[in-house]
Amino acid sequence: SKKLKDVEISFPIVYGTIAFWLGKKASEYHSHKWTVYVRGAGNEDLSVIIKRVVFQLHPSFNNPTRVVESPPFELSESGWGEFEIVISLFFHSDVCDKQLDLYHQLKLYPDDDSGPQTTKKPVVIETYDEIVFSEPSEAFFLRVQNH
Ligand code: SLL
Repeated sequence: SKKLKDVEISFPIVYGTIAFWLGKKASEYHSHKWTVYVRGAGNEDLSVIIKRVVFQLHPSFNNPTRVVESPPFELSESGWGEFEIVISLFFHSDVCDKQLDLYHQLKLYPDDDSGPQTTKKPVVIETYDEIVFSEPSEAFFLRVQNH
């Protein structure tokens, strides 16, 4: 559909991980439970723009390429080590043809100065970002206006 030349649509997002130590339930290869997520910064519904999120995990996981097709765009796992997660956003066809890759370092262990690890206090690392679509299609523009 028609492109709107002087228009920009901006979506504030947050992506990151929250990790809990399993304490007494920790085993050698499953010491932590963690969740990686991407969401609207004000909890806006990202399915307006996103059709699929692919989380690329470390090859030590079974089926390390994880696909999430509907919100919440998140994935929970358990493991023992920290690594970089690639979060690929795929947009609806009238939004953007290109995928957007985000890189996030999973953190399981708290910094030395934040006290001992407990099962109650998770380690949270979040990044705020803004996805900007310039010259949006008219169809996309009308869809977000009504949201
Ligand atoms: C390291 N760079 O060598 C890191 C890699 C990989 C962590 C950490 C797998 C869990 C499972 C898991 O936690 N991998 O087998 O289900 O320290």
